[in-house]
Amino acid sequence: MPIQPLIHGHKPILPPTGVPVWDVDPYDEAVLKNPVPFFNALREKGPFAYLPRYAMLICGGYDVTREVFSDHDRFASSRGVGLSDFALEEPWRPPSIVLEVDPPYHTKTRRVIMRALSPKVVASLRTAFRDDAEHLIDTLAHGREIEAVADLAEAFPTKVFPQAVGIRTPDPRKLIDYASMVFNAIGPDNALRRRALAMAPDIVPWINAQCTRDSLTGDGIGATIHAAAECGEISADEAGMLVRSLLSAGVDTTVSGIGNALVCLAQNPDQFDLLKQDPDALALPAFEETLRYTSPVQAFCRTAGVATQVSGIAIEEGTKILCVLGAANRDPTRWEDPDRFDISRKTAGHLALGAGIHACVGQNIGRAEGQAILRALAQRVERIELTGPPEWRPNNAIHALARLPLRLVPR
Ligand code: OVM
Repeated sequence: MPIQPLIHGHKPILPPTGVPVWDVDPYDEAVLKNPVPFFNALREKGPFAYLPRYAMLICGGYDVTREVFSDHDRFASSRGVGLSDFALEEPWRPPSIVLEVDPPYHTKTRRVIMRALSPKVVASLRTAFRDDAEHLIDTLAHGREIEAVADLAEAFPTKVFPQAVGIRTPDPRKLIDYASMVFNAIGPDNALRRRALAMAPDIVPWINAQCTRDSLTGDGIGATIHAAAECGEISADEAGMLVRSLLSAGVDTTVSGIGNALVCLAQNPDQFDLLKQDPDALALPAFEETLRYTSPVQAFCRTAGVATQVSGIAIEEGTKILCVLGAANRDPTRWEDPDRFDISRKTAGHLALGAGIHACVGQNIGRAEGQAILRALAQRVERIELTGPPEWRPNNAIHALARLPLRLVPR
């Protein structure tokens, strides 16, 4: 019998009864750059739509997306959170031992990385984040044009995060390029994914070399993870893999969160004025609303491990479901006036950091980075002025800017 090529990288299902066929490409560059009309159309389709070009399901309503995304008993992560089903196709890199696994193994690895990123650990980093943020904003708030993606959104996390992890010789370019690979790899076999993965020979050996115990400082988050290997809780290889997860998930996410916050505040000067009235209290809510409003991680998949039903729709085993977090975070049945950027709103329950046992394990450190930057901005900057159109950078999983020309007018 001839071997069937895996054209989608997963089991190609047929549309379940009651699910509309929708011939859209969520990975079209025009959609990735301007996703909100696509989010609105998606939610109008009902609980699910069927994407014929990928032979899979998609959802974007708040309740359904939350259900699929957080029910780890029915919807596996171990088969990959992108379009490729790891049960059928070799992954591009050894799978993450925290993101791309299920319980009970997940419970053990999550515990170690969670402890290394605990609120107590993050509290010890706040002074450094605050000083670095204030210093960076001081050098940029001169009233002349800056390119805020490179100069600020990338500059800050690629300085403070590798330092917190304990990377001895950080290389911001390599960290950014690795993140581009990791997040583009979540998507289909398109030009974005191919272009990103072509960088692997230049990047992967460097990343892997940073993850060993000997290449890390003795006092960082990386060392804490390796300490769990020394006492036998995990192996040394597993410790290295968890450090790799930090470098995979800890850079582009905060880069896009900070960049997206800047464009939101530049386009909503009333909200920046409000933030300036109480930077200590409002920096964190402003960052949280940015997460809801822009969903830096736009969409991840789950894979049905069993035949099941969601919202009365029959889902067969092996079905890939693209959960569009960005659409759930703009669902008008969950959020009042969802397309308004409002730093005073109650943002609890947004899905930008996921939900359930796989919810972002770095959320405390990510928030601390965003808060430090927004607080420093609000204290030192009178106005944020766009000096040209923001340009978005298409990526199969991350909604981030490519370029953001602006002026920070000092207070
Ligand atoms: C990882 C990881 C974790 C979260 C997100 C992510 C796809 C990767 O463990 O490598 O990006």
